[in-house]
Amino acid sequence: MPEFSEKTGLIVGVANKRSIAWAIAQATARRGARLVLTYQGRFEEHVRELSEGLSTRPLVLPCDVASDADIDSVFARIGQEFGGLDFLVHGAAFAPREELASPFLNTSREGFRVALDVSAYSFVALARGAAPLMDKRGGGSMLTLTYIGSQRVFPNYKVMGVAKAALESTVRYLAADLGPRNIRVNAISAGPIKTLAAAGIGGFSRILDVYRERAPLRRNVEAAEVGEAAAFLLSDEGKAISGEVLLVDCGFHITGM
Ligand code: NAD
Ligand code: 0WE
Repeated sequence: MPEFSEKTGLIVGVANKRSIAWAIAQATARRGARLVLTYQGRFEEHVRELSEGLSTRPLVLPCDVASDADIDSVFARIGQEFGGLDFLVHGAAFAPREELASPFLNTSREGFRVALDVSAYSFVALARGAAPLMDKRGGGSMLTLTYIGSQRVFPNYKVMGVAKAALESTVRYLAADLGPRNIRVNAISAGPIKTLAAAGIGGFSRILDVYRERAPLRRNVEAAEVGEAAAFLLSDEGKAISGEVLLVDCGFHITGM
């Protein structure tokens, strides 16, 4: 099963043990991947502690995805240490709290800018840094995490829905640019999972209840299951899939009423 032996991956978006990015780190590390994990300032302790539990010690670096300088230094370091890169996972998302608390109509210019910068543009910036390192390996696979609030209206998702729509479109334009270099670009659209980001959403347990009732599988998806699907798309098993948004939501998205 070591489909990731000889592969190096960069994973952006681990905050704590509940993070979907951490589930992807575990799923790929278990299959033999060597990892680079980045953290947003305040999560350094958590991420360093978690990283000690992986079979191969990852390289752990700071990266605020809103900073071009941080992104540049991450790729400079990966170039020095590994001379290439096989996969990239983008799991960063943020909208200012007040934007999620007030009606969408009242979204501020600055709130909109921040949400799209952190949650969508950052994937373009990371892809641009990763691509030359993937060229050194003859290709690669990039993956981001999205939510179906990009396509349909969910109460309280608001400007994050707009940011995820931009992110999903970004996946397609990046896939078109990078395909000729044998670099694939995909997204997983996960069902709701109780992570730190979700804990900041009012009424999240109600959302989990609705999904559990309505999803064909009559349950919610687990982070580890997103990790397995991610490992598939990141590995050579997914090597003919690019520009795709794969729903990993226990079938919820097919339901009408
Ligand atoms: P999480 O809170 O564990 O992860 C969000 C991450 O974004 C954190 O690690 C945080 O540090 C990072 N981040 C925010 N701003 C950043 C910045 N400026 N620079 C660097 N990192 C920054 O929560 P999660 O649920 O694991 O979220 C991961 C991804 O999965 C997000 O894109 C989220 O939208 C997506 N997603 C989550 C769910 C869910 O229900 N939890 C469902 C579908 C998609
Ligand atoms: O992308 C998300 C949430 C991301 C998020 C969360 C916060 C809370 C704290 C972005 N910015 C902030 N800003 C904060 O200040 N998800 C996919 C989780 C989520 O949020 C929902 C969902 C789901 C699922 C909101 C409504 C309905 C479903």
